[in-house]
Formats: sequence, structure tokens, C-alpha cells
Amino acid sequence: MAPASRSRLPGSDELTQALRRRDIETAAALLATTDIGASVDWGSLPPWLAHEVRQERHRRRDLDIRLDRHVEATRAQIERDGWAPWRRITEEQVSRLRLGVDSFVEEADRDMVTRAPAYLDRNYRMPQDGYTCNDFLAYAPQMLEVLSEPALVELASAYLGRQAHLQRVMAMRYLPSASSYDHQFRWHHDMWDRRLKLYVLLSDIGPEDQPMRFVVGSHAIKHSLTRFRTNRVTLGYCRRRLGGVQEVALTGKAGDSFLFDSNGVHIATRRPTAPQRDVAIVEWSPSLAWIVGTDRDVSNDVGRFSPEVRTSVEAFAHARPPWVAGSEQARSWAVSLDRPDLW
Ligand SMILES: O=C(O)CCC(=O)C(=O)O
Repeated sequence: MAPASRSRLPGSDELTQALRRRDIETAAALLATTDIGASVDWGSLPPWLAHEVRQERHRRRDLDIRLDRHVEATRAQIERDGWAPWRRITEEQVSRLRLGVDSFVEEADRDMVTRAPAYLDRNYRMPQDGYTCNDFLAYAPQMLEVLSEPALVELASAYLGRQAHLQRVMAMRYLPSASSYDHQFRWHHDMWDRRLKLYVLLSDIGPEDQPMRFVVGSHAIKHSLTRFRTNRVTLGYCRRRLGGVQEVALTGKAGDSFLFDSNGVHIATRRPTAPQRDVAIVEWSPSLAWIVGTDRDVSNDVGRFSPEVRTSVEAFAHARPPWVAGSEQARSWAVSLDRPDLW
């Protein structure tokens, strides 16, 4: 008996035709309807093609939200440049959040968990002289005030063109260090396609300190599957794809904040003589894949939010974080690559 053809394309006739023509835009539009999505045999698609459809799907705009004029200007700047400044948080918020950073760092030091940047631990110390917390709400409940600001949540959904889902609330402390060889300390994108991040400075960060730098306009690059998986990006690659490179450093006073699309190419600068640097980061995804969640019970708080904000937090509030034993998320952060139902 002849072996089954490996190139057989799945799903509805229309979708099959679109994929044969490599008309990814049409394929993605068709995939937006659940019926087709549910009947597609994704296993038989070549991975590079599935990747392209997924990228297209992530960029589809299903929502049209009218924003206040100032917020719309911020959205338009992110659309154009990949980043924009956002509002300052108060000094009181800064001091409370810094206490949250102190307490997760203390715990990471006590637990002596040292890892390369990872996704499956609640918090850990990095060999690169720094600390990461993947559940900053557990240490700083005040982050709820920051991430539930209605204008911010509306902006996130408007920018993503789909319902924004809160995905992860993080904090990082970097000590002075020359270590800059890998992970977020080299040029990278976040391997997530279109996603919005709020980046809040919790210490003053000047251009000569350890700021994050971002390649303006690089959020628009659609990386090939190989590039996406290996995440080896360089300024030369950005230059080739964009025709030039303009970098911006996210510097400012403690309390300043920024928004950026994490598909954009960025890097954490390290300097051996710079002061310790603290930031908090909030991620919103257009997809329900890999919603990290929190150990904190936020159900009462969520009940008080406006309906729009509540919708953005709901999946997060109910998710079982990957560091919890038996969590279905423990497998991998890259879950959305092979979960078309979650694109
Ligand atoms: O900590 C930084 O400055 C960079 C953070 C980063 O690379 C990221 O959020 O993906």
C-alpha cells in the first residue's frame, strides 16, 4: 500500500486553496472562524507554513476601539515605532513596588535558586548578576492598580486589535555586571509575535546605566520560523530588514513607564559600574496561550474592575502558574506554536 501523502493539506476547500496559493492572509482570515479552525488537521501542515499563518492570525484586527485622543496618539506611536512612553506611576506606588522587589530578591537569595533566565520558576537568581520574578503580584499586590488602569487596558486591546489578555506580571533587578552574553542580554525578540509590554522603571535609569534598548520599527518584522525559534537577531539583521537601525534607550526617573511590542528587537544593557536597576513588567497577549497567572488570589479585586478590565484579567486570575506542580503549562512557554486553537 502506498504511504499517505505527507503534503496533503487539511480543512475546508477554501482554506486548502488559500494555503496552496500561499495566500496566508486569506488563510488567516478563514482561520478566524472557529468552525474552520476546529476542523483543520494542523499536524499535516508544514511547520513553516503554520508559523506564517499564526503570525498573520496574531496581526489580524478583530476589534475597533475608539480611544481618547492622547491614548490614541500613544497607540499610533507604538504602531509606527514599536514603543512609546506611557504615564508615570506615583512615588508612593514606586516605593511600595520596590519593597516588593526587595522581598522577592530576599526569597530568591534564601532559596538559592540560580538559573539561566527561565519561565517555569516563580522567581530566581540569574548567573548574570540579576533576579527575575515571574509572579510580581505575589510580592507587590499594588501592581493590580497599575495593570487595571482602564485607559491602559483599552490601549492594549486597541493596539493588539483583539481582546488583550493579561499574561504575566514580572519584576527584574539587575546588579552591576559586565555579563552580557546571552538571553535578554543580547539582541532578541520575545518569540511571541505581537504582544504588548508595560515597562515601569522602579529606579532612576540613565543612558550610562543599564537601560533596555529597542530597535525602532523592528516590531513589524516577521521572522522566519528558524529565526523565530533560535532567536539569534543582530543589528545587521535589523538593518537588512528595515533598511537602517535607530535605537532608543528606555531611560528616565523611577516611576516613568513605557509600552513596547515585544516582537520588536530589544536588549538589556549591562554595565559593571552602573547602579542596581529595578523594573516591573506587565505583558498582554492577543492569545489565550500560556497565560502565566499568579499565586495570589485576585478574585475579589477582579470583581471590582470594570467589565473591560475584568475580561482582560479573567484568564490570568484562573490560570495555574507553570511553577505549580501538575500545571498543564509546565511543558513549555512556546505552547502557541503548536496550538492553533489558541492563535
Ligand atoms: O530587562 C530588560 O531591560 C529587558 C527585558 C527584556 O528583554 C524583556 O522584557 O523581554
